Parts: sequence; structure tokens; C-alpha cells
Amino acid sequence: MDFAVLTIFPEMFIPFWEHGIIRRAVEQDKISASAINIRDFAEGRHHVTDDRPYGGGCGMVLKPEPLARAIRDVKKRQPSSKTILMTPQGRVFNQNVACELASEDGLIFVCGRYEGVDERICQDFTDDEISIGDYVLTGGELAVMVIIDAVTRLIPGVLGGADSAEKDSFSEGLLEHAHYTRPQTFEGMAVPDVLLSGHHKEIERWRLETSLIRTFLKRPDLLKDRSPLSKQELKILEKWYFDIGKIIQAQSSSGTDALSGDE
Ligand code: 9D3
Repeated sequence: MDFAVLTIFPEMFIPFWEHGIIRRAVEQDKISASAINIRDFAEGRHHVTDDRPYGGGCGMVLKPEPLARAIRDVKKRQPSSKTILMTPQGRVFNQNVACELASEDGLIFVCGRYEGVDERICQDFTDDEISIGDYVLTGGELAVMVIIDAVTRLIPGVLGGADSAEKDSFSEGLLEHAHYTRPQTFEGMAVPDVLLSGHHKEIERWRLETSLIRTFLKRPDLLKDRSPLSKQELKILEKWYFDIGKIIQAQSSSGTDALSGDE
């Protein structure tokens, strides 16, 4: 995978390329990565990259010619690369989009700044427009780092076995189960017995149950969109349903009018 980022702040990417998984992926030749200064493709003594908007208004717009030259220059080296414009108006990034992007040979990211990018670049020079969510950033650079991080860890061989994509897909679409490490008791709070039992089947079941209950409480939208639930997941949900039913029944048959809504 070849990542190229077109930006007026290429220095922002220096620490990003040099740490963690990204650095390792570069060293292992799984990815190549470069941040290219749009200014290098701007003409004139001052290498101007932006200009005032036609029709008036405040703010500046990234000029089309330097961006077009920069995109063409990268494509000379990587003709099959997809060009992605980073913009709040793009489709919203998620894990499915990350998987989609991970299958490309190369990605060219265009980072907007100011009020935006000349519309003719959006129309004719880009294949896709992506946002990372509904909040306002000052530019596309941090958004690109988010995407490169999420895509790189999906490239085969980049992650070690322990944290691999295998594990992602096991409980795909659910929040992660609870984790514990030593000490066995911390400030009076013990580790759940089942984790010390050595019963792998029970441990797996317990983990799935904590995954499900966390998802149910914190992100019920994920459960609704998830289809189909596995047999084991359904069984756990049915058990809760049954247990909650018993609690409600015990209340309504105890004489007080608990379900009618008056206190
Ligand atoms: C100040 C101009 N805004 C008008 C209300 C529009 C606007 C333009 C450019 C707002 C933010 C930006 C800079 N943001 C990005 O370039 C960006 C972004 C984002 O702000 N949120 C989520 N994803 C992305 S991807 C690129």
C-alpha cells in the first residue's frame, strides 16, 4: 500500500510516520508513506496555494492548479492509486470503509484547509470524499492520520498474531469484553472467579456475555444493526430476557401495582 498525503502542513506527518505500527509497517515494506507539500507545486516566487473565493465572502480557497499538478505527479508513480478528498461533506468513515480502502494499491489523500478546495478539483480529480465524523476540525490532516492508522492495521502481516484481524472478526460488531490483569485483588475489588478457573469454554462464554451486556448498555445501536446474532449470543440474550421476566413477574404478583406507573 502506498499512502501519499497532499497538504500545506507536511511537517505534521513527521512524528506520525516515525512511531508505532506505522513505522513498523514502513520498515517491513508493507506500506510506503509520504507527505507532499502542495506549495512545491504552486507557481510564482511566493508559491501561493490559496486565493479569495469568487462571489465574495470571508476565508480562502485552495487553488486548483497546484493540487492538480500534485495529484498528477503522484499518479505518475502510482497510476492505480485512488484519490480521496478529506472534507466534512464526505461519506462518514467507519470500519467497513477502512476494509474497503485496505484493498487498494495506493491512496492519495487531499487535505483541505481554510474554507475548502476549489470545486473543480472535487469533481474531476478525486474518486472519493471522506469525513471522519460530525465535528469541525481545522483541516484534513488529523483525519488522514486516523484513516491511515485504521487502514494500516488491516494490511496482512502488519499486526502480530496476538492482536490480529482474526480476533476482530470473532466478536465483530460488539464492544470488547472486560479485561483484568494482576493483582488478583485491587483496592478491595477482586478479579471474577471464572477467569481464574482455567475453564476455557466458560471463560469464552463469560467474555461474550460481558461483550454483549456492554454493547447492550453503551451502544444498543450496534446490536440492532448486527445480523445475524450467533446461536450462543441469542442464548445469552434469551437468558437475560427470561431472568428479567422473572423479576418483573415477582413484582407484579406481590400485590403492589408496580407496573401501572404510579409510585
Ligand atoms: C470554516 C468553514 N466551515 C463552514 C462551516 C466548513 C469547513 C471547512 C473545512 C469546516 C471544517 C473544515 C476543515 N475540516 C476538514 O477539512 C475535514 C474534516 C472535519 O472537519 N471533520 C471531520 N472530518 C473531516 S475530513 C476533513
